[in-house]
Amino acid sequence: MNQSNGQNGPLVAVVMGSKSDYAVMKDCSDLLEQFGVRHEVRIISAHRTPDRALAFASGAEAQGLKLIIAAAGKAAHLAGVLAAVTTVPVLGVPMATSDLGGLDSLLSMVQMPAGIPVGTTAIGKAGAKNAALLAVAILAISDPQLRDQLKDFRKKMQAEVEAADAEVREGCLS
Ligand code: RP5
Repeated sequence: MNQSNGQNGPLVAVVMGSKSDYAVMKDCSDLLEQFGVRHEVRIISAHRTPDRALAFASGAEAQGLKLIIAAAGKAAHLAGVLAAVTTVPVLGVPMATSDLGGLDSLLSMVQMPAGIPVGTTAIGKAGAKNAALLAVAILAISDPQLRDQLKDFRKKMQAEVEAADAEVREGCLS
């Protein structure tokens, strides 16, 4: 795969605010793995480990990262904090929350004031998976092999829906 930036380090960082986010964000990491995208997974909190958060994001470009995926719940604001100190694009994944269903997380990411964007995905597992797929699509801009993999992934999804349609029409959907 032509992902190389001349190094063997990760191209994508999947950062989450707490180990409680891991069960959801594992889907993101698994998809990146499936596409062969070099990535690292980190637990860094904007409010519990603010110095580490700023140091990580400040060094992201020098580290060779092309994208950061940041997941957090409630108003923790991890994605915005990371985006504030790097020009490496940040995709935010809002975590579902017990009190407000993740609307708090969503708004803290999607409603960034003008100037520092956070590309925000859906709440929870769908967002975790879509963040990985968006990362693949962005990296695929300069990686034809990765683009082909993404096209194959979509063809497979299409085939699965068509197979389910055939089953339901034949009355044998289990
Ligand atoms: C955020 O607060 C994390 O991203 C997590 O989603 C939420 C709750 O964290 P825990 O109290 O479960 O560690 O920082």
